[in-house]
Amino acid sequence: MATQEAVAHDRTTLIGRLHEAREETDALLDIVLPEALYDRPIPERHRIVFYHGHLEAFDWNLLSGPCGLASSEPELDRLFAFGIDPIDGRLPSDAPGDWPRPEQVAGYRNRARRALNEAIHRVPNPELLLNVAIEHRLMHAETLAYMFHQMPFEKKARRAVRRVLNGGEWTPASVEIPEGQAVLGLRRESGVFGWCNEFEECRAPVPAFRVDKYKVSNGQFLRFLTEGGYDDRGLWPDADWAWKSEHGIKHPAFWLNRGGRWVYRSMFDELPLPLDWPVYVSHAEASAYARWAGKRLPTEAEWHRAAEGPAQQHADPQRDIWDPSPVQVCGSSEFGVEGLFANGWEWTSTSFAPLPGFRAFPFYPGYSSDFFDGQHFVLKGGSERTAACMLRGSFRNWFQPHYQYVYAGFRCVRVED
Ligand code: AVJ
Ligand code: FE
Repeated sequence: MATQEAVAHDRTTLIGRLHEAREETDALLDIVLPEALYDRPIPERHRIVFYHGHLEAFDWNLLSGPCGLASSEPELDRLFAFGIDPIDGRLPSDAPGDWPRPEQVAGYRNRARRALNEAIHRVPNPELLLNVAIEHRLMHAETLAYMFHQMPFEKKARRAVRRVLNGGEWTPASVEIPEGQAVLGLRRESGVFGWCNEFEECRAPVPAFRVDKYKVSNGQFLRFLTEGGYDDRGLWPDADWAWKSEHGIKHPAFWLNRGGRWVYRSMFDELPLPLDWPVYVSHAEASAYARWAGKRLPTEAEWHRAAEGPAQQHADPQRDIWDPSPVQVCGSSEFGVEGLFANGWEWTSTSFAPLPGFRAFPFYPGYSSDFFDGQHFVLKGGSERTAACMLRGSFRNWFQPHYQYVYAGFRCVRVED
């Protein structure tokens, strides 16, 4: 049993982290110029204004009851409660006028924060509830970043940008991972915070396999594209997706064609396509590449095997980093597989499903369960915009296969013949 003093200390630390997370999302939301507040940069997601309300409504809906607070604005609590992709596959069709005005949203935010600040020292089970609030907010910090990434530069206030363009010589290589057991998930007794979908710990036998040492780069993907391999026919027979395409050429959402040349669309500027950066693509695009290369995507268990060694990447928050680094400059696992954490999520071929022993959080039953539908795939490892606390091996992200906007790439596994 933890002593009372230790619990109080944890609570203080967690409250401090919640304040930092608020500063982080406030700073991010500030990037968008006021005239773009009601824009919807990604058709599948809500308008930007929603997220201003959502981050506060989420904390309020989670913490107000346990803190003994009653709501004075239940309508706004509900309006801003859920911000995930529409589950039925259709796109949202709301109009800007359906949303409250900026002053109303700001008022809601300030009142919710003030009331929570005064009561948060008495929240029960702070370790669980405050970690949920912190990580939920920081997840949105990343999803907001990739959402703003798709906006025209003129609608954003510039921020400092630091980037690594050259990583030195490298040649594509692969690594043989011997047969062994993958360890997925967390033990409930470990005391480590994890989301509902990270439990229970389980072991899976994984036959030997050969995996790419580095993630697939923009340069490699460019070859695939110019050699006409960009063909997703047959991979997703029912799909009718709006691929990004210019001059009839499908391309990653992070690329733009300028007078016949591909350029990279970063957060605040364009630059010549950095050939050594990992390519950021959808699961469908990644699968099409893998098929063209005569390979396949790794399973979630294979990713865990490849990643053995560092359980968690210790990265300092570097908030002026808006781009990935070259594929060859990141840390390696015990087996010598490079860049498994914090340089782009990695698509796996595993569809998002509960680990054995899964139990939904009673206070947030739909967080994972709403997406155990066979329409979402697991991503691992985290991107350059993922908060340090979520760069843990057990963290599981998920998106639909056609979703092109995430800071997500892939590596391939050799198909045995
Ligand atoms: C885990 C990143 C897929 O943003 O759709 C945020 C996280 N869930 N609010 C998402 C989430 C509810 C979720 N992902
Ligand atoms: Fe959310």
